[in-house]
Amino acid sequence: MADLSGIITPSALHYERHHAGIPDIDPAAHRLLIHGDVARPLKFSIEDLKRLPQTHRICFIECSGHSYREWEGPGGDNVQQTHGLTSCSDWAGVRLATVLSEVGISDSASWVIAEGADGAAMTRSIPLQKCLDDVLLAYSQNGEALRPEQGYPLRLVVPGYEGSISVKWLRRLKITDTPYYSREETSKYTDLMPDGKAREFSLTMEAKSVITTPSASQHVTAGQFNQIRGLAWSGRGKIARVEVSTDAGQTWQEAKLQGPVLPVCHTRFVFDWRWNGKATVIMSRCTDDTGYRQPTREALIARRGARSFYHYNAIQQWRIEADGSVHNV
Ligand SMILES: Nc1nc2c(c(=O)[nH]1)N[C@H]1C(S)=C(S)[C@@H](COP(=O)(O)O)O[C@H]1N2
Ligand SMILES: [Mo]
Repeated sequence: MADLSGIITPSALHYERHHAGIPDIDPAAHRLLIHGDVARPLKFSIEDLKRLPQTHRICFIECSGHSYREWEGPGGDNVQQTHGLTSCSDWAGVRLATVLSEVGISDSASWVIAEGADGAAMTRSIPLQKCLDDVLLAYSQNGEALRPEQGYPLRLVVPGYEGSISVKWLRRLKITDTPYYSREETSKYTDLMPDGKAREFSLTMEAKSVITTPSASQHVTAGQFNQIRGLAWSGRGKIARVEVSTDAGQTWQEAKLQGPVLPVCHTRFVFDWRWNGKATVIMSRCTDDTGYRQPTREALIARRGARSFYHYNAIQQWRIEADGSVHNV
């Protein structure tokens, strides 16, 4: 994370999250079954899908467990540990809407249940409207075939939603009029709120940013030019602005967005700086084009309580000591 530039994560460095390991799938034998509330249930081979109109989309995938250790206070020793569970790729494949038009969805349908072919048979319910809007059946990542770790030969890419819904090794889509309430949307991937109730289907990833340079475990040289760099992103749309504070949040200054600034993508920001050698705390906060601004840790906990696990998106603070060492605070 700290060593990357630009907004694309090299495929080999895309984060990996799998609930039951990486299955070894023969692409020639693999099929995607679409059934349920449809006029014509159909099976597609990978070759079938590759014949259909191809489209591509650059977007991030972020695990909703991203930064979970920070709920309890400063957890990770470096930015890879605190913010390593998001990656941004150029995904290619066929729009799910294109394939769904082939099966004839019944008027009563409102959900799509996606199932993976791994040992976990990862199962998630996705609102049908989202599937028709911008969900991708992806077979390619950054110009090459998907990596086995990323779901080869076929995965869903659900832009802006929590990572676990982008089901990898996709083998089945069932069209229904109700969500499935699988393990991954009841016992897991719900948010315990201050009133003791669990928030479910909190699917959209809210705006978040982090300074990657300088960040914890790095070293800053006093009296020298030191460009501050980082990433910002939002599941709701484009990043509108990023502000940086180099005085522990007393004052904020506008960072420059390096571009391209694309919706639901990592956005690189830079801020020219010279460190005066005095101990301080640096941080970034972003605002997306819906006007939503990344909260402070205090504001997030006031709204969500302290017993959550998923969807931590508070401002990340790095303390620079007088000796130039950087720490998570
Ligand atoms: N079939 C299947 N799909 C899955 C998972 C899984 O374990 N099995 N993990 C999910 C989770 S929790 C996340 S965060 C993303 C991670 O995608 P990546 O490993 O390509 O980064 O895939 C999701 N899709
Ligand atoms: Mo995840």
